[in-house]
Amino acid sequence: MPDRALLFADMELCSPYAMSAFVALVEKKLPFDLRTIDLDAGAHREDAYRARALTARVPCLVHDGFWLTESSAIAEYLDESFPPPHHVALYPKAARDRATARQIQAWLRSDLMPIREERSTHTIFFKPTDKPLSEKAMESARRLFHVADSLLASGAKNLFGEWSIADTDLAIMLQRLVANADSLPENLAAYARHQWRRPSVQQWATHARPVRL
Ligand SMILES: N[C@@H](CCC(=O)N[C@@H](CS)C(=O)NCC(=O)O)C(=O)O
Repeated sequence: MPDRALLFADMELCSPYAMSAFVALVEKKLPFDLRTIDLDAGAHREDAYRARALTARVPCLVHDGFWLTESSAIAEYLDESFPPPHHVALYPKAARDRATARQIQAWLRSDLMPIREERSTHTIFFKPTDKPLSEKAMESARRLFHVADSLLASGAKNLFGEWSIADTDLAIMLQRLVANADSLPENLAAYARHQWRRPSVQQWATHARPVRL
């Protein structure tokens, strides 16, 4: 009998990357335990974690003795280990759509820094801010809108017909603006709201979090 899978996340459940890995696991319907670690206290740099979690970051999946960090690598591993049709697909079927989904994931993880800084995920899960966006962040927002709008057909609920993990990643970025009442095109706000209602996403969004003093 294989061990139950484990997912390491940050204590406050604010990491967008841990959220993406969590949603991927829930979507695959794999039983797993969520284990949180205190990044502020440096728990991820302790030997016990660092020795096995190669990059010493969260999220980290532990599956049958295999330790894996990097949220997009986790999603790809899960999709290949638990393929459709018995399990929901995390990535689109068509090669070009799949490549585009990975393109979006990589871009969301490496760009749009001003939005990530001025609209941290704390503002989604704990308390919104009333600080206006800087000109730099508004420029990032315009690029985000351009990319999202170019991929979403009018009124589309998902990027590639069926839901994929790239929808959750894109929705997290858009939700940074939605949660803070920043202005965004109505079609993108509607898309983000729809993605946010997904049960696996809600499971993370409504999960108990430590109270901040
Ligand atoms: N590209 C990584 C990013 C992971 C990441 O930045 N995790 C942060 C929490 S949001 C972390 O572990 N920070 C602690 C550190 O890097 O020391 C992924 O997609 O998993």
